[in-house]
This record gives sequence, structure tokens and C-alpha cells, in this order.
Amino acid sequence: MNYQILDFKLEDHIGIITISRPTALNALNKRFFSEMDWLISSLKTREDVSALIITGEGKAFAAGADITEMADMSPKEGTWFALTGQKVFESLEALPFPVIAAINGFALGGGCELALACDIRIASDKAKLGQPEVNLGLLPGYGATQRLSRLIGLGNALNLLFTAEIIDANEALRIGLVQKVTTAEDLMPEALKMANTIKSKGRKAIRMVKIVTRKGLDMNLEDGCNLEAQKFGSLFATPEMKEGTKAFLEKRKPEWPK
Ligand code: CO8
Repeated sequence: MNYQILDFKLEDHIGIITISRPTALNALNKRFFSEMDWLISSLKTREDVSALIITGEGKAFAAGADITEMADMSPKEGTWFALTGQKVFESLEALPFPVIAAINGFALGGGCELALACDIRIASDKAKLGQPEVNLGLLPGYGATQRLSRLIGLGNALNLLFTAEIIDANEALRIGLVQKVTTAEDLMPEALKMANTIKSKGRKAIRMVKIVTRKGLDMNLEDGCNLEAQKFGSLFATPEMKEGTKAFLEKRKPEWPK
């Protein structure tokens, strides 16, 4: 595909997607979703990717769905576009490796929902986050009514959704919407450091942690723990587990099998 909005590079097993439509504050338009869909499809079976970072160019991570495109939609089109975006964010969430949102600036509406579909969020101290859809007479359409409360609890989620309040990075950290705050200069180095930390662990174990933790959210505790036990057991068949335990016992760093 000829990418016009997304810039993608893969270096040393770490992918970086940069949303690059800065004149519209990286607003998420139809083109963004088709490029993202294509890129995710090409990444989901790659065994050589350890982690993926998503960030934005300029002063926004993404300032929401493209309001220009939305303004004249019919109810049917609105539903269709919400479902299309949700499908893309679901496939992002389902990528087998960890995905880190490096939130460089505005992450509003659909932009905040994109960050919510990532596994971990790091924000620069310039970031502003919120779900301002009710200002437009809308509600979120790309999953915030579901993912936000799962991440930060019902009270915090409804507070943001009802008031459309735009919060800064430190408030986002306080309520658990982001996991780390850095200076603007340190944002990408910190995201890369986190990705490299992940890369240094057992690759299959990391992928299993993601599957079990995410699936467990939609299960009762007993079923979730049972799934954990099954996947835990399955890792005993891997050369990685043999090497990880052997390295510990030999007091050295593991040399993960390729
Ligand atoms: N869509 C389209 N264009 C946008 C968007 C957007 N979401 N946000 C900013 N832009 C454009 C502006 O129109 C402007 O364009 P131009 O230069 O041509 O006039 C350019 O980006 C720069 O923006 P501003 O001049 O407004 O920059 P400021 O620094 O003054 O303000 C703000 C920055 C506060 C972020 C402001 O731009 C703003 O409020 N943006 C809209 C934020 C918003 O409401 N986001 C939520 C959108 S709704 C949504 O995401 C619903 C998701 C579900 C959709 C379901 C499918 C249909």
C-alpha cells in the first residue's frame, strides 16, 4: 500500500508508527483507517516484531475522528464508520506483541480511543487527553465507552465522558489513563526503552502474558485463572523456558533461541 498518513519503520525488532497529518492535528479520517487496517494485517503474523510504538507528528497524537468527514454523515453512515474504526482498533488490540502509545500531544476523542486500544500509554508533559464528543452532540464511537471504564474505573470514565474535560498528562497519570509521564524530549527514548525492556524478555512469554491478561478481562476469575494455568503449562514445552530457567540457575543472562 502507498502510505500517505502513516509512517512505519521497523528497526531491531521494534516497530514505530507515526501518524503524519499534522496540518489537521492527525485527525483520523477514512484514509487513516484503511492504512492502519492494512499495516496491522501485515504485522499480525510477523514473528520478528517484539513491540510496536504508536505516536503522532507535530503537536497532536490525534485530535479525534475527522470532524469534516463526519459532519454530513447519515445515521447509517455514522454506525458504519464507528464499526469500521472499532474493527481496526480491535485488530490493533489483538496484535500478538505489546503496543505502546507514545502520546506526544492532543489525544482527544478517537485519538484517546486509539491510545486506549494500545497496551501501555506513555505521555509527554505536553499531552492533553479527553473525550470531548458530547461537545459535538455525539458519544464516542471507537470504543471509549467500553475501554475507558475498564481502564480507569466507572467514576473516572463517566467524569471524562460527561464533562468532556481535557486533562493534562499528570492528571491522566493520577487516574491511571497513562502509565508514565516524561518530558517531550524524553518521550520517544522512554518508549523505546520500554520496548527494549520487553524485547529482552522471553518472546513467547510476553505474547502469552498479553493473551491471558486481555482475555481474562472478559472472563470470570476462575476461568481466567484456568486459562492462565493452561498457558503457563504450555510454555514448559518451549526452548525459551528451558533457556530462561537454565540461565537463572547458571547465574547469567538468557540467550534466547532465535
Ligand atoms: N477533525 C478535523 N480537523 C481537525 C480536528 C478534527 N478532530 N481537530 C483539529 N482539526 C483541524 C482544525 O480544523 C484546524 O484546521 P485548519 O487549520 O484548516 O482550520 C487544524 O486542525 C488545527 O486545529 P486548531 O486550529 O483548532 O488548533 P488549536 O491548537 O487551536 O486547537 C484543539 C486544538 C483544541 C485540539 C482543537 O483543534 C479541537 O478542539 N479539535 C477537535 C477535538 C475534538 O472534538 N475531537 C473529537 C472528535 S469526535 C470523535 O473523535 C468521535 C470518535 C468516534 C467517531 C465515530 C465514527 C463516525
